[in-house]
Amino acid sequence: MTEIKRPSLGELDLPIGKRARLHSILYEHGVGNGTALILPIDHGLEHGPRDFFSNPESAGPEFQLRLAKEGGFSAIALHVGLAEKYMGKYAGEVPLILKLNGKTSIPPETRAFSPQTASVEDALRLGADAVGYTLFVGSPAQDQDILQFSRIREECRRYGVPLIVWSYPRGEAIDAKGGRDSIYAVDYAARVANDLGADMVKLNIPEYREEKSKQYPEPYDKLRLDTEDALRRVVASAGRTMTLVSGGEKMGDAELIEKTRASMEAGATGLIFGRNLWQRPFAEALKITWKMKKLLAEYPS
Ligand code: FBP
Repeated sequence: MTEIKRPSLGELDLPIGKRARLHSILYEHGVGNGTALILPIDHGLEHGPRDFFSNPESAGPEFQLRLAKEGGFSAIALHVGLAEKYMGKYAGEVPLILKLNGKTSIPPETRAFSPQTASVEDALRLGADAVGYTLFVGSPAQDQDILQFSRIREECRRYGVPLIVWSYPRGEAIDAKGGRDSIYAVDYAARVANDLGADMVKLNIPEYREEKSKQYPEPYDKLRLDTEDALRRVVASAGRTMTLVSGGEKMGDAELIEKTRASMEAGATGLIFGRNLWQRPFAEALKITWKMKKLLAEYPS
């Protein structure tokens, strides 16, 4: 496949406010070479307290804030309640990405939609360097979602706040076409984020599964790509939107490092790994963070 060069901040021609805030995330924190290592902790709302059972200390978010600071992360992503109640003593030290919408996992995801939970004004008040928005691509509620997203996108433009989209294929139509992580669905989600005006897009690793490939719409049914080439494909579809690859459920160290390597080789700007870091004891989480950062250091832009 053709080599994809990832978009660098300098080339993106962004308005000055967005550029200044992204500079903080990409060059003043984290590895500081234009890559991003982001720690999300929106799981309490999205998945419920069960995600914290394996490491009770992580119910925090003090645990994650300390990890973000001591591990030197590019930013932490969380909802407004956590930001207001716990960010105080980390203000300015750990860049904040304020999630602006969210939902619980309690009802079935047949009509997935995350209502707005905070505003761009909240983000500015809290000193955030970016906002996060979850968009359910392909959901029967996507009309409502895209409208809600568009209003937030306009405000972000007005106030110079970078907009990071969690671009998630969801719903029955997506399931019927091979599932939320299929190369077809993730590639589409990457393209949607670029078309709708995201500055960064968070994507899951796309997969080609032989047993499901008959369900994939053409030409994806014949697109037998390995993980790295599938990632290249979606980074290409994200165009001038920087790509962040998400972590998913906890895996072993070697697998995590391989996921990091494949993402960066494919042209991702960085990683947004949550459970894989904070479901480890603090010292182990720090150790794997340093390994990941050593690898990210090899991909300057
Ligand atoms: P993880 O690394 O723990 O997967 O976190 C990334 C993330 O995008 C979180 O921000 C979000 O809460 C979660 O994944 C959503 O996961 P799911 O795919 O189960 O909805």
